[in-house]
Amino acid sequence: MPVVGSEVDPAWLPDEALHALGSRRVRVEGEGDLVDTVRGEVVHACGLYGGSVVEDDGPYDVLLRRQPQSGEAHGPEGFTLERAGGRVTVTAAAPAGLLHGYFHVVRLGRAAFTDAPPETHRPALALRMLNHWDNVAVHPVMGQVERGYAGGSLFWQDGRARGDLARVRAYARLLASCGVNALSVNNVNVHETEAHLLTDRVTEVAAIADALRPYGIRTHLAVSFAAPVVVGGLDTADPLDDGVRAWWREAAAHVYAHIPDFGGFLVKADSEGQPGPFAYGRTHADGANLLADALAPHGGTVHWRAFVYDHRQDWRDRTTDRARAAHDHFAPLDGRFRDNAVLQVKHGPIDFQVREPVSPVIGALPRTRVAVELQVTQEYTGQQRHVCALAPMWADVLRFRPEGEHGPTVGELTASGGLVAVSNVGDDPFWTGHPLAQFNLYAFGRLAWQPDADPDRLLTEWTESTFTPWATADPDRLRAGLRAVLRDSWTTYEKYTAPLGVGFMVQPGHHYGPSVDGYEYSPWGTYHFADRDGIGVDRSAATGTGYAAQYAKPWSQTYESPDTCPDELLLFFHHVPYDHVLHSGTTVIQHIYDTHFEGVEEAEAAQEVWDGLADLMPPARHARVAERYAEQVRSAREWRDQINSYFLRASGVPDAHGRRVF
Ligand code: GCV
Repeated sequence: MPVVGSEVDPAWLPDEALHALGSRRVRVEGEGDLVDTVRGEVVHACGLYGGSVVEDDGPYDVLLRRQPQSGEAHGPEGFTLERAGGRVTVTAAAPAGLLHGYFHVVRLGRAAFTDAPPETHRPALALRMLNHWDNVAVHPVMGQVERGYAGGSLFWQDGRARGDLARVRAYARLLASCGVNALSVNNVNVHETEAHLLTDRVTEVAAIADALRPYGIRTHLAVSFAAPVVVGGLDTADPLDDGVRAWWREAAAHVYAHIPDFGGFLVKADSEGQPGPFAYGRTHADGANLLADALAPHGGTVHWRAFVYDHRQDWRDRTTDRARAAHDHFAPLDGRFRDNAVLQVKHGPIDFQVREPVSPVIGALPRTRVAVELQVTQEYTGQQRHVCALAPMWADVLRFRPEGEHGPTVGELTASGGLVAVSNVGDDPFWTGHPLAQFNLYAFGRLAWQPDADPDRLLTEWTESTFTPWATADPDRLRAGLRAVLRDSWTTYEKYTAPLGVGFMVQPGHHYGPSVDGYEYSPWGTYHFADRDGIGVDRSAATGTGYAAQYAKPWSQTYESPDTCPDELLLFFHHVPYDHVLHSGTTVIQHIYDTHFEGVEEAEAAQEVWDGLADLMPPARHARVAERYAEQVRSAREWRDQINSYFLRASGVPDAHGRRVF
């Protein structure tokens, strides 16, 4: 049980959450490192609440047992839960299953001790990984954590691995308790210092892996495709060169000598300036397979990112569409990747905007293992200064069926590849800067375990374990208040920012706050094309960039025409006049005005609800959120006024309700 001191927020594992189990007689059976972790957890919980750890044949209320022969039912991480007559039995074939079973009982709290039919739980996705965009050395522009909004790195400080890894151990515990089982420890933009983690600095990675291992988290490393040149002294990184292949084999063997259960490599290649196989006239399958072959003898996997596009586009060039790029590059490579290569695809075609269609790449490579990448760190969704609970968005993505209602869901298509997310955690005492952003981290883990989980139920789970309302003076007010501020916060954020799927409109570089034309004449390929007549990007096959045709039917047809395209994605797929009437019955321009007024009102109302919860939680947590609400409301008003003014000036159409637009 890692000890991190009282100044660190316990997140969803406060002592109170251990009460139901910790006040009973608990027996743990079995051997193995993770079973010892479970034992340590039980000792801690019972020490807090007067329960006992039963070592002999005496009576018990909770039995946590490892039974290797139940392997088929449980797999490496599943378990069965039996509840009868106030007695709870968790049976797992493997130690990791027992750990997940233990945390499941903790999550159920008192409900674990009510009778229910036996249940078997196993993760739908084998790999549930967080990526940290943490730099070892502070980067002059991006800082210690790229797109990090929660302080410094948990892993790195002053250019090296932290000596004290107690926070990392506590982080691993939180992650294991919500289902995460893998983590990469450095930025996908691999600068020179970080490139050495693969070679002469691997012992620093090994120390972190030691801290993560007791909670069943495997360590992965982001590597530079040019490592043979940057740190290996070779004059090429050509994936078909024998010397390069030998170099990677040796590099992998060296890592495994230090970290026997190492998970594998993560690669951002030919993307935003990172080196890749294109420099040698090779394909991304050649690149990924090079690393896959080096990892294969050790059981490792390469996660190869599909985020490949031209970031030096000429904004005048209307033939290039960034949204098309990943599909154009990767769909033709289906069937050419090794079994231990996973193509890691951002959930939308552009870049983690508040609203994007599901990437057509996910359904386009049936013979390739595909992982979907989410962004838990809120780069484009309020940077952990705004409340924006993303579970409903992710649940929509995971339930999307790329081939229509009779085909598999995204959750099913990623069973062998996994779900990955960019972490929102740093060394901030609240872990995530904004305490309510902890819900995003929790929900990611739970959805990765069960992609069809109801986001509303996850919110209840998280609220109950983090805020333990039953232990407060007014449980109902607390429950209702938390629900009110979190449940629809994603759509609130969407309302006061970029409308109808058009995306961006953020300030360049740091991406916080409004700037309608911030990226309009930039090389990044993210445009809205607003003028006096209309707005949006024509991505139809008939008259536009053809992106809509990258989808299978029925989606290619649905998105092709403004008549069938869902309102919330209209401007992603079509350029329409301001007086275009949405399915909702309102015009595009009036929708822009209405949603921006509404979004601000909703943020103001949430702030008020939050103010009324002060007596029901630790003062520091309440104060931190209150301080962030002040900024959220200020920023939401800024967004409203800039967007509404911009479009009033562009269109000349006044607000139908005569409200003041600046
Ligand atoms: C790590 C976006 C972010 C970058 C990030 C990149 C990526 O472009 O702004 O900071 O780089 O995505 O996913 O690689």
